[in-house]
Amino acid sequence: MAYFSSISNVQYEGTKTSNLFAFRHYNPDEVIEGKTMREHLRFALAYWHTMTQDGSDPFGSPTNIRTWEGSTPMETAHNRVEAFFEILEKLGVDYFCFHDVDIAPTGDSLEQFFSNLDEITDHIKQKMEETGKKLLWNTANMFSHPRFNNGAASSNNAEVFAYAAAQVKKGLDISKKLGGENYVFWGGREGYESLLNTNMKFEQDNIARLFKMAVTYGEKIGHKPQFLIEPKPKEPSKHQYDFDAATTMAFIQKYDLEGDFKLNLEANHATLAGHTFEHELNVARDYDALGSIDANQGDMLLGWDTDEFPTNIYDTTFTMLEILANGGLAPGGINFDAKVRRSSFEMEDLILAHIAGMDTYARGLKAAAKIREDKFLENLKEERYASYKEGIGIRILEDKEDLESLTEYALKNDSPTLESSHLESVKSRLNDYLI
Ligand code: XUL
Ligand code: CO
Repeated sequence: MAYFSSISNVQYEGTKTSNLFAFRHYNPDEVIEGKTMREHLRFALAYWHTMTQDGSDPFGSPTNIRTWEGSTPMETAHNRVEAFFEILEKLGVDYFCFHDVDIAPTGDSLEQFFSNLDEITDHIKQKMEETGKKLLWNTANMFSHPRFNNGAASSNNAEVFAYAAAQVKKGLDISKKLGGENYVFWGGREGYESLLNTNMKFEQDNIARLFKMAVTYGEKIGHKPQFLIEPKPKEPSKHQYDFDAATTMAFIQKYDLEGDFKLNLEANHATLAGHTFEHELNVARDYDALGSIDANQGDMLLGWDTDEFPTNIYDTTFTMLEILANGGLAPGGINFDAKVRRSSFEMEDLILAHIAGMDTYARGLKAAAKIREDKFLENLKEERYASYKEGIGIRILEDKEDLESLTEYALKNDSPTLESSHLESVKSRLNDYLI
C-alpha cells in the first residue's frame, strides 16, 4: 500500500520553482569540495518523530492525521515500516535511526518485546535490501517506561540495570543484523533529581560499566559500530550527567572510553546547555570526537527542547563550517531529530518539513564552502594570531621561554601593540555569504 501516492520523488528544481515538493538547494549530485552533497550531508530520518509522534502536547490531544494505524499494534508497526521506507524513497534520504520502542510494541514481557523486535527487524531488513537504505544508528529507549524513573544504568535498583543491559544487548544484536554504522546512548534519565539521596560517583561508575559491557559484547559478536554519547543538560532529568560536549569528554576520558566513543551532538541540546551549536561541535572536534549530529533547532523564547526542523541558515552555515573542518562526519551523519509543529498535521507535512531541513542544510553547506574557498575566516584568524608567527610568539610556541625569561621580555616591552577586531564589519561581510 502506498501512503504518499500523490507525491512523486522529490527532485532538485532550483529556487525558481513553484513546486513545494521540490528541492530548491539540495542537489544530491552537485559536487562541492570534491564530494557530492549527498556524501557531505549523509541525511537520516528519525523513526520516532516521523512515525510515532502524534502532535499531542501537555495541553492538547493528538492532531496528526496518519493513515498507517492498523487493527493491532503489530499491524501498525508493519504498516509504519512500509510508510517509513516510502518517505525515505520520496526524499532520496539514504539513512535512518530508531529507538527499539519506536519500531515494535513492547508487549507484556521483555521476551514478547524481543520477539516483536525480531519480526519487525526482519521486515526492515527486507526493505533495506530492496531499497539500499542504511541504518545510521539505533538506540535503546531506557527513559520512557516507569521502571526508569531513577535512571537506567544509573538507577539505584540493580534489576533495572540488568533490564537496561538486556535492551543494549538486543540493540547491538539488531545493529549487527541491520549493519548499523553507529550505536547511540542518550541518557535522558541518567541524572538526578536531588543530591540528598544520590551518590553521583556510584551512578557514573555504573554508566561507564554498562558502556564497557557494550564494547565487550560488540567485540564478542564481531560487530563494532562507532559508539556515540548524546549530551543534553536537562529534560527529562533535572540534571543530566552528560551535560554538554566538554562534560561528556571528561567522562569519556576518565573512564578510558576514548577510541570506542565519540559524540552525537544535537543543536537544541546545545542551546539548552547555554551554548551555541557551533561551540559544541568545535569542542568535540578539538577532541577528535565529533561523531554525528542530530539536526534541529530550538526556540530562544522557549526553555525546552522544541525539536523544530532546522530553517535558520546562519546556524546551518556555522554547523557545516565545523563539519567541513572535521573532514566530514562519516560514519556519522545528519539525523533530523525534528518534529512537525502541532499545526502541521497533514501527512504531506512530513515530506515538506524534511525538504525544508535538507534545503537549509544544503544552503549552509554551499555558504560554508564559499567562506572556505575565499579563506574569509581562515585569513581573519591568521591575522588575529599573527603575533605568534614572529619573535617572542614563536619562542613561546616552541616552549623556549619560561616565567623568568618572559618577565625580562615584558619589562623591556610593556606596551603591547593592540589591534581592533573590527567584529561588526566581519559580521556584516559574513552576511554577504548568506544572502
Ligand atoms: C532527546 C533526544 C533523543 C535522542 C535519542 O532529546 O534527542 O531522541 O536523540 O534517544
Ligand atoms: Co537527539
